[in-house]
Amino acid sequence: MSQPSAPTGDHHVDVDVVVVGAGFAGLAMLRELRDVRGMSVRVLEAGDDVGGVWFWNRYPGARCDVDSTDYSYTFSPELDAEWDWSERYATQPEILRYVRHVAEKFDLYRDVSLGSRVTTADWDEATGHWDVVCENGLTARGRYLVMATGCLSAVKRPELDGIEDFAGQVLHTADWPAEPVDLTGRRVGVIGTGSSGIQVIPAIAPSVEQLVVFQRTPTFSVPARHQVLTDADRAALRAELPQRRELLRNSPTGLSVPITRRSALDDDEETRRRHYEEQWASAGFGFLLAYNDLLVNKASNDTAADFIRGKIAERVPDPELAEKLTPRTYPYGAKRPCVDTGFYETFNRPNVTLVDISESPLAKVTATSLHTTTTEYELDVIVFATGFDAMTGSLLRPTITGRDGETLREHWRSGPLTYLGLATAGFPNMFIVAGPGSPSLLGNVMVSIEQHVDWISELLTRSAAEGTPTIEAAPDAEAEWVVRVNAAAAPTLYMEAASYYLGAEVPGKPRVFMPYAGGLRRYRRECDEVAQAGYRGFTRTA
Ligand code: N01
Repeated sequence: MSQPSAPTGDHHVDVDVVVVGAGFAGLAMLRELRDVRGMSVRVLEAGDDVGGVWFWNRYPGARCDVDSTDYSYTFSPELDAEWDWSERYATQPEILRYVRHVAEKFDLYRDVSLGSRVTTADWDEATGHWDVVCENGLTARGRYLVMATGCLSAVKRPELDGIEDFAGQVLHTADWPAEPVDLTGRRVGVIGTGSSGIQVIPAIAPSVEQLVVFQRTPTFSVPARHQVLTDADRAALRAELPQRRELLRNSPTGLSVPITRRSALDDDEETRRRHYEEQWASAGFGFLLAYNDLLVNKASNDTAADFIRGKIAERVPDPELAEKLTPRTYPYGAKRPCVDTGFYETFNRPNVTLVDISESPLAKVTATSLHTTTTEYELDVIVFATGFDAMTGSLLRPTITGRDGETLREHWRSGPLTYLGLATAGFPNMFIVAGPGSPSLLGNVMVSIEQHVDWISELLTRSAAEGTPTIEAAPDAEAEWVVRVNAAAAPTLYMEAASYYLGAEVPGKPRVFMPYAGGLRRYRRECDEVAQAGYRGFTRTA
């Protein structure tokens, strides 16, 4: 534990608001509620430091894939003025330094209990409070409970027969050891080629003796176009910061990418190719916004998907290998797209092998090897880059019990039910930051986080002033919002991939589209209208 924190252990705190999670969302909530709204707050954090996913995901090559300037807090001009990002996409250590800097600068550590993983939270109807219990014995009571536990934080470890017998090291990208892991000269197997896999694979390939990549579904990835920022770059970014922030706030994605009104089908083939080449050369994640209909029109999407497939063939000269790496079964962007630095090229190295486990699935692990149904691979290290139980995992792992003894797991047994993604009926005074039913994962999550923090804080402040501190989403408002979330997703190509947006990442998870696909701008408008209408859809009582 590198920073001072509120004492942990077997004791109790009584506050206005209990916040769960000290990542970007939890810390923003703490600062806003405590320093701006004057409430008492305790943040309960499972990790030994602040940072959330940026604390745990310490794997080699981990960095943000949204421009650092856009993946920053916007509440403090002083913070902006004193913090300089060193690279276009900050590395995990630099992001963690930033979060710690924020926690120190705004004196947040004193209200964070580290090493305190929440196991239960119970609504006490008689007193109108939440009682929260942590694994380490700490208990907390608050009028409000804010779950800031992240959409991609509940680590997914697929069951693999015999894994406990493996004599080598087993690692997960999202739970990477804090102490250095030396992979030099070792035989390493990586399972998974999502955003984490495509970062760790090129990062470790040059130093390991042998790298075997077990790929179930090929990935669409475009070059990140990563760059180290010079003083001149930073000066330019600083100068454009106000306009850039305005663009973020008003965009559907929270990205500072100019919005085009052009369909991919508006351009002839040559113009379209030129446009894609330009985007390919610089856009990174923004490639998905090269035209305005890539996520809603299959014919348009095909033009982008074909362009990327062509690039994979250029990047990987061996046609058989290139074909194995080429996604063909779902539209580009329907699963969360990746940006990479040298991912496909890594497979051209003599020490890297691609194993297509859609053809021959993983079968078992023995003391020395990982076996597919056809082949044995002798390994020293197995790295799971298999992602998360997305969106609902971190909310359902603790047992949260609301009104009448109903647990959140029971309430959400057919999929998450929320009003605006912020609250759920039967769970009074509980709020969720960047949860299911909000745009969160479908754009720059930092923009969602700040919007949620502001909106929830204003609701709590106004309810206190009006003498109605008990706030609950009405069941009909919740039901109507769920219909709206489904309706926003229905016409999109998101519905055509077995993605974590749809709950396909965990066997048995309800298959419902979880984030709100109507865009951040529209969502912000919806939330503002609800507030202006006296928080329509919420029951507020004394
Ligand atoms: O996880 P994923 P991730 N057997 O779910 C495979 C954010 N993020 O950690 O596609 C075999 O995307 C799975 O295969 P399939 C970002 O939002 C951001 O990579 O299910 N394979 C897939 O290939 C991202 O989207 C950053 O067939 C199995 C991979 O494992 C999200 O986190 C960096 C399997 C999982 O991919 C999650 O990314 C990293 C099994 N049982 C992450 N189960 C940046 O900002 C899963 N797989 C840069």
